[in-house]
Amino acid sequence: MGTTNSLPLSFEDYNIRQKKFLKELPEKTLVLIPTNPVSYRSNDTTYPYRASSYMLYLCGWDAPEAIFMAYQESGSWVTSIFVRPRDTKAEIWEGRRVGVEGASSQCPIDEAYSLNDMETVITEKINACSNIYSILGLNDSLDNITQNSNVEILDPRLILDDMRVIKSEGEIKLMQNAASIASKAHIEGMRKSFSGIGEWELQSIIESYFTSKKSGPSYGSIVGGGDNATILHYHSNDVQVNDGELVLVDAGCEVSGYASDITRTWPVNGKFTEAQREIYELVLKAEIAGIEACQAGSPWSSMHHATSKILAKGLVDLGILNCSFEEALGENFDGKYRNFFMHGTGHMLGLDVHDVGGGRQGDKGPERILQPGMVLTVEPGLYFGSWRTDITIPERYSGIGIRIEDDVLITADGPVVLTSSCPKEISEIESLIGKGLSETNA
Ligand SMILES: [Mn+2]
Repeated sequence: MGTTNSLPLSFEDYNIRQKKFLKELPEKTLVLIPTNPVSYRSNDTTYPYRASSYMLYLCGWDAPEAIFMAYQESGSWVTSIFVRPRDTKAEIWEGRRVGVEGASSQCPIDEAYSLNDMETVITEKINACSNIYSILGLNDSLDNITQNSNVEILDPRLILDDMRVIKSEGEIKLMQNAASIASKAHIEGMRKSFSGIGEWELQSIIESYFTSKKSGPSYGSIVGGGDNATILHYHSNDVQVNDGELVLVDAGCEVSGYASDITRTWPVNGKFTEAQREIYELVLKAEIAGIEACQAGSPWSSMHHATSKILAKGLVDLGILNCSFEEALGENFDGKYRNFFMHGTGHMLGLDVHDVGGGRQGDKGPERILQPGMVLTVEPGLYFGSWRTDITIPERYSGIGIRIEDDVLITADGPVVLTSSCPKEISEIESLIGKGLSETNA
């Protein structure tokens, strides 16, 4: 019927999180966490709906308009959710709803309410509380009620972000699944590449593989041939990739809200040129060192320091930077190598592709120390856009952009690469390109 909302994790998983979160809150707190609003693309037409990651994290509820609520009653916490009630007329257009009754049984909460009763119920709870933890800016009706109440509104995200940084076993399974699907999609892209392929055609090959696995992109796929690979957030994907050019593909998918994020770069004709090979081997060496630096107990910045040292040295050795290694690297990792490697080495990965709780705890907190259960990306790159006017790009490397990105789980026994099934050695890649359709059930 399409009305069952089967959750990706067990009730127990959600209940553990809720308890852990609520334990951090002061007495007489009311928690009100709204989900994402529906966004319009054009008249009457909405973007595909995606619930907020906080809602998915706390109770897995993926339908629009919901509000997660928790309050204290005789010293213990009660968890609830407000959902859209059954409404045949609306359901004819928008799809079936499970309603309040369905939410009571299918959502890991103590009680469910209809959104029609929201104002009455929430006003009553506010009268009995001393502070509110809510996320503002997502639900105007809710914001009106809380902001007119004269009760202090605090942000629950600082607590939730710290929790979301460490993934449970169930979450890691979903993320491994997302990583494996995206790895296979990149292999499909390599197999079907040829000189003259359109960036849009490669995008379609990769995204249709996601769809075939009941998944979809976790962000707008980047498919950049030649110079387009040197635009970090290139999205138009509307140019042909010529013989002799590389294509950079940054594409990941989502499984039950959890993202993967992979980048591979390959020559569409199946053979790296000497110059492409020199840069590729350098980026690969940096990427492997970055992964090796992902050790529990190490500070967040250690992977960036590891990749930066190798890239700076390589740029000097190749004669691209005419200066000492020290000058190339810079005292604070801000030397001349940043002309060609402008972004960070990685980010947290989870329900958000750039997941919460990155390099620091909070906005200004201490640097985060890597711990088992964290999942992050390692993605160094080098970019030599021929269009650059700020620096001189050596002719030999002009138009080359290369990034290699894997998803890495921190464990007590060292880093585990969730995307290890996606090839990145030159010989492996060259042997795949242009080999055509693989067995879809492989
Ligand atoms: Mn990334």
